Amino acid sequence: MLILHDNVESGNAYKARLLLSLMGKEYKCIQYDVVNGETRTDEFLKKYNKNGRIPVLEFEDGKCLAESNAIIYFLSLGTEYFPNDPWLQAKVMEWMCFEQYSHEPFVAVAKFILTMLPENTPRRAEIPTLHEKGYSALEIMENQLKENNWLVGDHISIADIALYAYTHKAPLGGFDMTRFPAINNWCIQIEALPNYIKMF
Ligand SMILES: N[C@@H](CCC(=O)N[C@@H](CS)C(=O)NCC(=O)O)C(=O)O
Repeated sequence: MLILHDNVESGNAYKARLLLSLMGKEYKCIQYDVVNGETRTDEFLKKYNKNGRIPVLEFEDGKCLAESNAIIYFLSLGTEYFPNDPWLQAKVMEWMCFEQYSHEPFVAVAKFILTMLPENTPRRAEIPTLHEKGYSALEIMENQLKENNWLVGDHISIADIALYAYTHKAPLGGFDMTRFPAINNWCIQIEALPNYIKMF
């Protein structure tokens, strides 16, 4: 059986959990405490991911794949979650690169600081900058979703799954999502899918 090296609070890991569930695939989860270094042990670095991070998907033959977007890309090949058309495939990649460079480092990190670190952490000073950059990313998504049901083409894809993960938990990072009605409708659409699972 597939094994997901996981953390319940991680939106990156949730991308894989959500896609596996939508696809009706069975898998087992192993949880790691990411704040206290459980993904940085010699064993984890050697066996699962040299970069010391979850998620990692471990296959039946022992091969391991890290990086959430690489994991959902691999799982989606040949399914309805990855388009056949090469242009649309490239557009999916465009949104997934956007997620990693312009969205996750701000929207996810604000949630991490506000929910997983002690209240007196000096990292709270980062919040105004994270909000400024996170709101820019959310505005880009809002503009796309005002005119389209899905981020790419006329069907859900792994681009939607990659961006849904941290976007729907953005209020935990202090983001005011009432500013983004199109994003909220898109979230409702995803939450209505058969086999949808919640993050926590
Ligand atoms: N780019 C990676 C980011 C993975 C990542 O940041 N994982 C965090 C949890 S969300 C982690 O394992 N942190 C533990 C650490 O860095 O020690 C992905 O998309 O999978």
